[in-house]
Parts: sequence; C-alpha cells; structure tokens
Amino acid sequence: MSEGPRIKKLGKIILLSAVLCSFLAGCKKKTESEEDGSQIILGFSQIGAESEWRIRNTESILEAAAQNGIQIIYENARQKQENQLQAIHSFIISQVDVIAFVPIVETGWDNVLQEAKDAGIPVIVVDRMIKTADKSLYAGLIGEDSFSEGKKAAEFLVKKYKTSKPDEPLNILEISGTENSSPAYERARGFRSVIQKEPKFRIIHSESGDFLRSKGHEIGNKIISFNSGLSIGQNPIDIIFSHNDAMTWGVLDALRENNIHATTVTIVTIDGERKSIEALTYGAINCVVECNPNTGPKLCELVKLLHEGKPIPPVTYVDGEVFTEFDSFTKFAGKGF
Ligand code: GYE
Repeated sequence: MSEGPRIKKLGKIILLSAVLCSFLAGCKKKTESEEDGSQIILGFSQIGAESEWRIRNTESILEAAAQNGIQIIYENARQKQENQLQAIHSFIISQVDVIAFVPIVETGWDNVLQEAKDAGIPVIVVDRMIKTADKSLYAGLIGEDSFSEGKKAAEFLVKKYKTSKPDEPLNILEISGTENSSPAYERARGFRSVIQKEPKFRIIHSESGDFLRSKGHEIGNKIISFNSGLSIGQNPIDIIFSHNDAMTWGVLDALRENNIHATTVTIVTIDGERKSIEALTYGAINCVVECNPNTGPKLCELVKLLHEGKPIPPVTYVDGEVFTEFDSFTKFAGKGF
C-alpha cells in the first residue's frame, strides 16, 4: 500500500532530526536524562497509513514523545499483523522500557505479549482493543469507545427520522471497517443496539471497506444503478452508515464521477476530518461522529507512569463529539486533520 505523503514528509523530518541531533550531540550539552541514561525508550508499532485519521494519530504520538523527551522507536506495519508481531519482537530484543502498539485485528497477540511480560516490559494497547484470555498480558488500553460511536451514529438517524417517514421502511447500507478489528466490530454492535428498537430501519447490506478510500470507491461504484439511483439489487438505499471518513470519501468520489448528487442519500460517517465537517454545510454528509486521533499526550503520561513502576487505568478513553446537519459550525476548532 502506498504511504501518505504527509507520513513520508514526517519520516524525512524524523530522519533529518536524528541526523541533526547526532551532529549537534557533538557540540550540545546532553540533557540530564540522556546523561544518566534514564531517558525512556518507547517501542511503538503503528498499523500503517490507511486514513487521514491514522496519519494524524501517528503524528500526535511522535510529536508528544518528542515534547516529553521520550525516545521513540517507530515501526510502520503497512497493514500487516505479521509486521507488527515482528516489530514487537524486535522491541523486546532491544529491551525498550515500554511497548505501545495499535492492534490491526483483535486476536493473535497472546504469544508475543507473553514474551514481553516474561521480559518485564509493560505494554500499552493503543486505539483498538484486543481479545485475550489473560488480561495481565498488557497494562492498559488508550483509545476511543467504538461502541458508543456506533450508538451515536444510530441516534442521529432516530432523531432525523422521528417525524419524517414514520411508517416507511428505511434501507441502510453499512460499510464497515477492517474485518476482525475492534472498531469495525464495536461500531456495528453499537449501531445495531439502537436501530434494532426501531423496526422501520433495515440494514439491507453490510460490507467491509477495510477503512480504505479505494474500497469505499469500489463499493460506491457497485451501488449505482442504471437509473442513477443507489440500490442493492432491487432495494433502494436511503441511508449509508460508513465506519470511517476515508471510505465515505471513496463513495462520494464514485457519486461525483457519475454526476449523482450525494444529497439524495443520508450519509453518516465516523472520524471527523475537517473536510467531512465542511461537507455537512453543503449537504453531502449528514452526520459526523468524531473520533479523536490525538492520543499522543495521554499516551506519554501513561508511559511515564509505567516507567516509574506505577499502575495505569485498564481503560482510558479519548472523547469525541457529534456534528450534524442541524448544527452551525462557527465554533468548530478541528482536531488537526
Ligand atoms: O476510524 C479509521 C482508521 O482504529 C479508530 O482506524 C481507528 C480507525 C479510524 O483507519 O479512520
């Protein structure tokens, strides 16, 4: 998969900074923690750069580590779990102080986490949840509450259709995230927990778009019927619930290429890219459930606590808001992506 240009730029900046630092190290006085060897070393395994959200998430963590004087060993897994397992393994061999990783899928981590535990290295799970029988294999999780994001998406629909079309069925296409990943699973579960109480909503089709714009584009092309409506087989689509902005923009690309106005369908998306919030103002998107990618500062606090031998909470959530077509956006500050 091709890397986003911002991440490439960031990589260059990090490389340049490293070169500059080692050059300056000859002339500059070392910091206290460098001097006495107490600088924290954090091994961080990121999934890749599949979305703008992910790119911002990586930036936030690298920036916060630099600000907190934490030395970070950053590995990009390019969307493959095996690369993440290898990276975590190499962090253990390098005897880093703390390991943080974003699990691309929920399962398959027990062996490598057991290795980290045996080596006495605490692990923080970032952004996505894992399934393991032994919770003592990691110190804690920092991320978002995906179940509640799914619920918020559905609550908007319940509100929007409270009075309009009370008796007509409303057909929903769900475009879900990466299979076996916790946000895909939890967002779907949260969404259903609300709409199942409202019989007029029917999920007529659910398909994974892997959190990718390219897959959203493919799905967008598939649902365009010969009369320029949107449908799955004979069933017209009234609502699209997309698990992230990247896939939503893929669908919108397909609609634009085929001269179809996005305003004919209600679109609910999750993440909160600036351009998605803007799209609320011209009717291309109807609701954005924000997912905050800026986990860096809080992650660094947790890393420091673990380094001091202190416990951390089992779960730390970062909050997100909901933006809808009913709001005004004069006060929208954005989350940097
Ligand atoms: O919504 C999506 C990303 O895991 C919460 O992954 C994250 C999701 C986010 O690529 O854009």
